[in-house]
Amino acid sequence: MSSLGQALSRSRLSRPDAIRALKSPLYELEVSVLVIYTGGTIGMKDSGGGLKPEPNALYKFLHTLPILHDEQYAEDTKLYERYPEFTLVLPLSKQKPRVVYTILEYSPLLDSSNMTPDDWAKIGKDIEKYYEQYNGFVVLHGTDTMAYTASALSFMCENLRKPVIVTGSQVPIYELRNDGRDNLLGALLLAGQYIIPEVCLYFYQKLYRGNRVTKVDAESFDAFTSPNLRPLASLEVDIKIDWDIVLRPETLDKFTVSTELNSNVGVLRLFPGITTDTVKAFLQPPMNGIVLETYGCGNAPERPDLLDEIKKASDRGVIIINCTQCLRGTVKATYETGHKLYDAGVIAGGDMTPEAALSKLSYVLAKDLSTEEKKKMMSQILRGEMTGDLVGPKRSLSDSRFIQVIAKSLSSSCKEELDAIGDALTPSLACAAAKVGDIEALEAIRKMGSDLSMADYDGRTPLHIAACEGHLKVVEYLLSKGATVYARDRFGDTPLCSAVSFRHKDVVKLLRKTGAHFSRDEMVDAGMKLRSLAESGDLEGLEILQLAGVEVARTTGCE
Ligand code: ASN
Repeated sequence: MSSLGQALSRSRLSRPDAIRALKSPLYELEVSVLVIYTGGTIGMKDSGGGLKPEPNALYKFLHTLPILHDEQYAEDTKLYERYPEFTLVLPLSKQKPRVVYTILEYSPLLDSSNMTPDDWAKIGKDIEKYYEQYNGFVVLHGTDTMAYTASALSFMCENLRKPVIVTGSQVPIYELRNDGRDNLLGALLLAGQYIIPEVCLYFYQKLYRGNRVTKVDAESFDAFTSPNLRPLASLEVDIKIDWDIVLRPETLDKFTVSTELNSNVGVLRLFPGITTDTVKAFLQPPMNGIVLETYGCGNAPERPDLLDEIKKASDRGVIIINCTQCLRGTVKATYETGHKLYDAGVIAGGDMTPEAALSKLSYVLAKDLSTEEKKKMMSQILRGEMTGDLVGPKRSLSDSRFIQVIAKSLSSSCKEELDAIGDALTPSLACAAAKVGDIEALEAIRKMGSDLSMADYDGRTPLHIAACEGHLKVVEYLLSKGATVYARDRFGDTPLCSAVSFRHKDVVKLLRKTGAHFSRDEMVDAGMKLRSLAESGDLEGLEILQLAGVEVARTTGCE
């Protein structure tokens, strides 16, 4: 029984529950990941005419690989009865939950060179369809157009609060020496065990923001680079997540996928001697938006013929984004040659990769907005796809006098020690502030550069505490500052479980609105609980469970 069922069986539900100590069903430390398998070299075999994807082979093969499937555990815990078809389970890794994963194989499987925006939409729809059933998503994909798909998905997924990790390999997983096993294993661990609420690309031990990458090597295992943003995580001896740069949706809006994309977009790469006719032909209707790949920091030839064509197209409403042909660096108005483009109506694309700029255009142009609004959206940072203006160095907790005084009395002074003290103290301070409903204190902690999703020694986040206390305003504040609704404490409880346990209806409603939901096991427990609450006439308990998303008919078998 999950702690939710136990909590609801208590009367006023505000006492710590001793029965929790007994809570140890084998499978309670599981998280689940959906693997959307679209194709790519990872699952290819050579059938004589070159490598091509082999249907219905990956699941069977993974089933035989002890590093990617623990058959003993599956049998002991009746895994195949509890999860859908094509489910596998990773061996247990150090102190972290088990990752159970289900493979959703597309048909036909594609070489990613054959993928189109319709395929991106299909992946997006599946993430939306299965969003509540899994803790995270892995998209297995070919490497050739992986950077495009990862960029497109990053824009299509609005208010994403779970990890979506795109990966694949350079060598088929069926070969003795291959990179597919490591890439799949790393992506599964990250998607299951960490709440990194972004569309990412995982390759060769590095996790990148999906809209920052580009494929730079056709032969190396180290095929991708993120030229203008350091990796979000690296998997070496330890798994290190750079939480400072992980983005979180700072809104109460629920997750949705916008699958409308505009296909009348293109990339025009300038080269010395490009003719006016080429540029003119490229900009003709139905073209709605182009990524103009210019030189250096965004320069183009000062040719009136070219600039004139660009201006005419821009006046017709074609949106033109300036991105550099350089791998690294950003488009700036440093030179006169760049200025002239902006006079002609071109928008600066900062340090966006052409892949990100193109898919952003495709996403923005499909919106029901005026041309001016679309242009504005194109110059805004939507999903961390470009670097913003630097507004001075971020303050760090180690600058805080309070932390320094503590450090002094412990006689430590180096930056690492101060940071460690800060890391140890802030979650508890933030939880204490959440307990008494002190939003000002929470804001002060946040302004010191601290992450309000950080958990204390029991895995409790400020959102758990505010949910237990029923502090609606604090819950609202925390959600608007990116606190994750999916954090689980040491007892496996989410903030939603806490709000349900303590019967705070408004908090339950707000958390649900922001996308919180019960897991598979909690749903089963809640279904059983509904029945006993009905028998005992506990209408309030029934109402809370219904507000939490438990459907009477579905879970109890009643019609
Ligand atoms: N052609 C393959 C693809 O993109 C390349 C790969 O996956 N390594 O599907």
